[in-house]
Amino acid sequence: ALLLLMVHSFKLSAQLPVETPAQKKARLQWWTDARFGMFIHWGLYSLAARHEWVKNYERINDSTYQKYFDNYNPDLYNPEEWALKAKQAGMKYVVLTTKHHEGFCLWDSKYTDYKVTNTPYGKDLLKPFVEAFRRQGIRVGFYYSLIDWHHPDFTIDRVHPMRDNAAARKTNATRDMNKYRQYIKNQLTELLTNYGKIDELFLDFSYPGNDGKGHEDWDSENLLKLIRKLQPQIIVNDRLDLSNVPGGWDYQTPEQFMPQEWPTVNGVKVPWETCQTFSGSWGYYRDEYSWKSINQLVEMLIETTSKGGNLLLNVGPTARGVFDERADERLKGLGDWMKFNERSIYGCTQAPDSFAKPDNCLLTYNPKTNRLYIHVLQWPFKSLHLKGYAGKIRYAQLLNDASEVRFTTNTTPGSHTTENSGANDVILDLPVTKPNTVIP
Ligand code: FHN
Repeated sequence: ALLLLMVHSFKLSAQLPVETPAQKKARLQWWTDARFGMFIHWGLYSLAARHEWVKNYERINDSTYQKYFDNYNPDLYNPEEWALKAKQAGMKYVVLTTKHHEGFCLWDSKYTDYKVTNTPYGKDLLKPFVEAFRRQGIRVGFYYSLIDWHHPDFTIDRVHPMRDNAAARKTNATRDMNKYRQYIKNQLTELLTNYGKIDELFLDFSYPGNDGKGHEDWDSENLLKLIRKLQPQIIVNDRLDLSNVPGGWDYQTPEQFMPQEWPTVNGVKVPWETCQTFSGSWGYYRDEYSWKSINQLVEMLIETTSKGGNLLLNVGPTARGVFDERADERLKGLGDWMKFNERSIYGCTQAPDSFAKPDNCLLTYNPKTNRLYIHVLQWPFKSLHLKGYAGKIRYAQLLNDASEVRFTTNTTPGSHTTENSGANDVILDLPVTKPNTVIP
């Protein structure tokens, strides 16, 4: 079995183009510098306003779900407005669901009738979307669901069988998964050919290590070869189940949780992007009340950067095509914080180990400017004690007004020390009142 696995793995890796670590680093440079993007989940489920999995959770069959198709008409859709809000929030790239599990396509695909151009809205949504975001200098990514609860040839998915789809189970034997695999290739060819340069592709989903067979479902290695042929610079996530194949993925996708440490593979830190929601639901969910505070969201962005990762923060527009006012409020709050603090996020990463993280603080570091950013999450009454920092920092200032922060070290002639500072510590004399930012 091991030999078989090795041969299989060699076969896959022999087919996929593999680049050097330096080449991959260069290809991902804009992305790792960007740190912060907007995820957008938008589809027929937005009319139900009860979660993007509403069809599955409520066991809605196709004929009942058809009412959302027949009434899809986002008359207030204005992607320029969306792009301006993303820009104001400090987001550098965007990823839009072109097709979610429901199978509904936001573009005029030649390969299905289950698309926006056949709804009352009647127009392609993607072209104005990519143009509006590019006008704001925001790079564009697509999300594409590998599972499809509507397509007649999709086998009942192994991870989340459609509970209500008894009819499908009966006809399961007649479903031709090879036809569905070709459907995926055809649609991704449309998406990666007709809308200019696409910077990120979020495929969904075979979780790495699910049952290890996801790549068979999707013919993943040939699909990825096609993707890289159409868009050689594109950054692809890890959900084709090619985790053990060199070149099989570009970044890891911890979802709705914060890794304790920078994720590694075989001891090597890898690129990663955590995708997160404002409220727990990806699609617009009107009656959900567990919305994260602005402080929580800002700390999430800082913590992600402090561990060398990216934050892809989701908005679920309503069926009329606008952002929920609760989302608007949080995007504005993030933007207010980013106005003073963006330089501690963009181009930053995990601080060198030589800087110990003080209690109630997070550290980010810009290797190009050699600047360390100390995010003080609980403002101390008077001073901040930095153990072992002596000789490592020359000047300190508050980010919100660039005012100098006086510091003393034992090695500075004439410096005074506090009762518990060590020979190599630095004491930052902080203003008693925290700066007027969203968080210290
Ligand atoms: O089932 C989807 C879910 O609806 C959402 O799209 C997330 C976003 O990463 N992906 C899947 C769950 O992992």
